[in-house]
Amino acid sequence: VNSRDPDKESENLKQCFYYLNMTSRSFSSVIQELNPELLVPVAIFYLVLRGLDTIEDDMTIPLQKKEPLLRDFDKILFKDGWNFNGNGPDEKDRELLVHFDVVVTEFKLIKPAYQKIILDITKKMGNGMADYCNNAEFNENGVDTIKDYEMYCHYVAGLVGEGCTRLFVESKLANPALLQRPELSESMGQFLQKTNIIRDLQEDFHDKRRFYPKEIWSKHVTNFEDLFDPKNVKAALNCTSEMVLNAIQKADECLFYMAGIKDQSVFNFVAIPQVMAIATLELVFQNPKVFTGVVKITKGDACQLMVESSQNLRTVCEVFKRYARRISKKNNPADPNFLDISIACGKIEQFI
Ligand code: PS7
Ligand code: MN
Ligand code: MN
Ligand code: MN
Ligand code: MN
Ligand code: MN
Repeated sequence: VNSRDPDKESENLKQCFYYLNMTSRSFSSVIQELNPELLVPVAIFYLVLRGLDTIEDDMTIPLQKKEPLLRDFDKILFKDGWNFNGNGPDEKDRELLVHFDVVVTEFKLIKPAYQKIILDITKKMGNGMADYCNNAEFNENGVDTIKDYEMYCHYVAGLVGEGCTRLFVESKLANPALLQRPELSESMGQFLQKTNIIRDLQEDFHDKRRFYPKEIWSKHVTNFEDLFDPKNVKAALNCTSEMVLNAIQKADECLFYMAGIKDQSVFNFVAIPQVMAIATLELVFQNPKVFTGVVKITKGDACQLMVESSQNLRTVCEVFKRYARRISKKNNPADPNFLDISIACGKIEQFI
């Protein structure tokens, strides 16, 4: 159920929703079904971060120009009429930046307490992204250690989790105790980002970007590009397994987080992407198609998952258990991470 009230929306706000629908397949519907108190602030938060990510992803912007854009992106939110005519890798995302002035206009109209949260997260994310794109080693060889990998995921997703949580608590739609457990919202973001990185492996490689940490891939292949050579498919699948293991290890923290959400619309907003993520992890697990293209869960599965995750914590736990069981079934005894994967899945299956 869409919570928007088009009669009360200005032309400018309608434009913002137009760009939201254009730039997001997965988040636009759950955002538009949010409690009216948070609908516009979260939509603007999404558009601001989508704009920032489009700058980060634009490999045609020279570093000297990109770095200050990322670091000062929060200040752009005070520049009336600001827009950017870049080469965003995705035409739709590029289009958002060309018309970014509509986002700036709307940002000024939301409650100051929400503005403050959005500004703070945008500033931290932009600086984190800038640190990574400044690092020559990261550009040429990607991330080194698992610690670096998780730090990158913190900047681009853990911080989104923090910002969302602060918005939920500020609007009294979530338990304030969540702010005392920052590792839970961090896990929510890490889970989505890590799944995205595993799924987008081939597409990112094609764009000369590599997010798998060397600490993991080097155990399975000599050079990163060997992952894509069909004669190494066994080793490459073992590498994917280790990445999946790393991602599911904190699934229990995601379930704990969701237990702290009071409002049904906020629950759906946080639960739907998590459920899609665990289904995606099951899909990429032991699946050689991730080395040749992007795999996606079917429309039918996505619809069913949407219904199941829009209920309560119990139904979401059931979905997590179902996919954990499916991962266990596909788990290969010859995989060096067989035992750890089996333990991690067992932990999810026993959660309730
Ligand atoms: C503000 C809803 C809700 C506690 C644009 C939602 C890109 C996976 O890499 O577009 O282009 O393929 O497929 C979303 C925790 C962030 C983390 C991060 C803002 C959940 C800019 C989402 C989304 C925290 C950096 C989208 C992290 O994937 O990426 C709002 C709680 C944006 C959330 C990016 C990725 C999101 C992502 P890509 P996608
Ligand atoms: Mn990016
Ligand atoms: Mn991106
Ligand atoms: Mn991606
Ligand atoms: Mn994407
Ligand atoms: Mn590409």
